[in-house]
Amino acid sequence: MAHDRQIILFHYPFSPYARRIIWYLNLRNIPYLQCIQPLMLPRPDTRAIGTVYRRIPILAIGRDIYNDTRLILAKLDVFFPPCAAHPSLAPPPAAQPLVKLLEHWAVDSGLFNRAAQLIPADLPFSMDTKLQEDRREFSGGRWVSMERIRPEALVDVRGAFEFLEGRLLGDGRAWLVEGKGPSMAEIEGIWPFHWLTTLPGALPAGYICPQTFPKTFAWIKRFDVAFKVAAKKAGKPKSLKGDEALKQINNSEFAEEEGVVDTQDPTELKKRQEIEVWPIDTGFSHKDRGPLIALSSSEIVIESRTKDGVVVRVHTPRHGFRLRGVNSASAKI
Ligand SMILES: N[C@@H](CCC(=O)N[C@@H](CS)C(=O)NCC(=O)O)C(=O)O
Repeated sequence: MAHDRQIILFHYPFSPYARRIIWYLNLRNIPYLQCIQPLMLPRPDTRAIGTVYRRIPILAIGRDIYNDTRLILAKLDVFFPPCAAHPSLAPPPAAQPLVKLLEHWAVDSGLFNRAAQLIPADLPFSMDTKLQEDRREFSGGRWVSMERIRPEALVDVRGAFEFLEGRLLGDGRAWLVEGKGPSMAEIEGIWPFHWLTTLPGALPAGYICPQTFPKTFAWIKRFDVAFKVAAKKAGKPKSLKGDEALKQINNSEFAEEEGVVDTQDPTELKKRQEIEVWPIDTGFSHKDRGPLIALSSSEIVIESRTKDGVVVRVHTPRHGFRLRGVNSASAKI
């Protein structure tokens, strides 16, 4: 893979998922540009670069567009192998399964959804009816009354704090994987907890607070300090307007070689067959469509075009996404 492509991160600062990428880029001293997006649809900037995927963040490297933080992190690992300029965040091999399990815990087990249910009902964010409508569309109507669900969510989140305090950090270690600083284990595991501590009123004093979970709160603070040191060193990323980001992508090369379609894939989809691809859990009514370029057990790649007709490739992870052949009776899910 090429290393010299410019990275553009499309995100908004409130997004805890986007913070995963911002932390990673800063801790590894990887330069990037950002294109700040509105908190809700429409997002003409991301449409213009060739994807209808509605979630945040999205990362462009050259003319390759990557959707979903899990794939973004995996790709950045490949594009930027550890070196003196870009220190590694990978823990020793024995701890790597823990990192994967932390990813599933935070994303797939529903932990983050529970954290999101603790967004205080009186924040401007929660009271904005347009935003409520937008998030109802995002979650397929599963956007429940926060007040009603809060006690249940609090208990679940407290259980997760207990697991950190008593188990993962129980022996008094500074980092989830012992070492000189934060590792991928923090990138995968800390973000729902860190995010909650930044939302005033989300965590009730006396129930989930530095007194009840001293190790966990100290860990979050330690991480924050490590990130701020790295961010200061890296300097503020330059912000691009949507049209500047589009122009930059239009004028780039592809960052990756064109991949192949696994001929043994159970979907039996073929190279350049027209397909649709969309996430299964949220934002599922926004389906990207185009010729299938590459397919493996970890990734789906389709061809798309920017608003100006320039060919780009849109990449999504396989896990958590669904794909379907268009106009093909034989295509299976
Ligand atoms: N699995 C996705 C989840 C991304 C996600 O849910 N992002 C939130 C923001 S934190 C989002 O897109 N919310 C709705 C929106 O902003 O349109 C990932 O890892 O990137």
